[in-house]
Amino acid sequence: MKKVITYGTYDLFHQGHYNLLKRAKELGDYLIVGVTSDYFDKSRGKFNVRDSLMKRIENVKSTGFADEIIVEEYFGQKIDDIKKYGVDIFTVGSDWKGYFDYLNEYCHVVYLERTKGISSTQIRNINNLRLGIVGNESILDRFLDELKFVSGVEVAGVYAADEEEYSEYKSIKYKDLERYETYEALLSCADAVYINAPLHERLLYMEKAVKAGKHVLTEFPFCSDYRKAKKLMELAQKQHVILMEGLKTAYCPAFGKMVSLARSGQIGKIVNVEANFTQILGEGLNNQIRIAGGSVESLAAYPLLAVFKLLGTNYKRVSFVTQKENHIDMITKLNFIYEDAMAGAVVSIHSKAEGDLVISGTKGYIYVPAPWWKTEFFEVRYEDINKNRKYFYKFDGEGLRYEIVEFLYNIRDSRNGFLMTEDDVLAECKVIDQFLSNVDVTVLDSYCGDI
Ligand code: C2G
Repeated sequence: MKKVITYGTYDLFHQGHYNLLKRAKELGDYLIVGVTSDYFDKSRGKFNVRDSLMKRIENVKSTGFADEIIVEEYFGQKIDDIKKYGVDIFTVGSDWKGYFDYLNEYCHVVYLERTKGISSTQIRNINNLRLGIVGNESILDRFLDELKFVSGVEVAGVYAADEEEYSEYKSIKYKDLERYETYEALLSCADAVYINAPLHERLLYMEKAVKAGKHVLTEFPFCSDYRKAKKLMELAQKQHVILMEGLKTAYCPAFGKMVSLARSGQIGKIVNVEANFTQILGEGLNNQIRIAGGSVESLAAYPLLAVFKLLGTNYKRVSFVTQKENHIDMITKLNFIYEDAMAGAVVSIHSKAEGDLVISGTKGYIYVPAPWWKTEFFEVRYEDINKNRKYFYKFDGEGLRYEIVEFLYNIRDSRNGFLMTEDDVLAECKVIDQFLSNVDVTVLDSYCGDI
């Protein structure tokens, strides 16, 4: 019996896929089809696959050509599969010509002519999400770079209130975008907006977009006014639009895995979480203060995410110790008390500490080295070091592509907040609001910094 194997994502199943599978089957007697897992696709740079793995498998199955369907999960699996299943022929479309020649060592490699004029990317791009950009801050350059890795979305144009005030800290790529004179004009030709304007302007932009029925992806922190944030979320629900905070860590693969592992009891009961995020911004300090404010507004969203994901949002008390310069907090320590656990975080825009994350449990602890907010690696450690385990994951580029993909998935599935829930976002707003309202805040008598 001649065994044939072929692999693919088979997203938005189309005629090209059908033809390939038909001809693959004709090459032998028994066809094995490997369908890529979501994680494998992401790790090979294929973001924004629209169909779920189950749906993609179902589509392959319904052609009737596959005698067996397997899931492809890692680089190098093809060699393992060929040996495991005793495969005679490996085949794939001619767009991969030459790429899989190394498999000739294990079986016969056949490149089948690709069907012209059709592809999943092409189908995805027919219904591109038109994304309006609001604001012209330096993050925009990174955002636009990362957007290139995600299919199914295109930039509709940009609106920035202070167009005249062009400073060196703003986006360089902004000038290449189509500019709109008014926010309303931008909204009228966009399906969704990405807001990177300064924090104090964001709420109004979000509100207008939601009222106009447009989805919103906003830079972090979501909002510094808890009451207004809650109202806005209620409005978004009524309007059936997605309102999402662009906090990259929440959407990157390793962070989610690390949280699940910590919560699964591998280190026992979590009793303490310590997360820091500090920066010495130097010349960029005043610009950061203009965009967001002090250390809590600028950075606390990250450690708050870790604390809430690991311990939940039902804390009993949060208090702050802070050092201020001209009413701006340069460094702040946050202390959380839970019923049965505690957490601490140091955030600073003008001093430096180790930016790691330590999750202590009754059986061991998890150590995530700096920069933990771009988690690629973490280690589970025990009293008996022989039991220690290291975990590695891929973190692509600046990580913003993960949040863009999540935004598209949320829109596609009409789900508000999966990896970062409304509860997480509101809890973040509440903490920032409390700090700015000076509740449970101890301010050190004098600032001893150098500015
Ligand atoms: N295909 C085709 N004609 C098209 C489009 C795709 O013949 N117009 C073929 C591809 O060459 C591939 C299969 O259909 O053999 C599945 O295509 P994709 O879903 O795009 O999968 P791909 O990213 O090519 O993955 O490990 C995965 C494999 O390397 C292939």
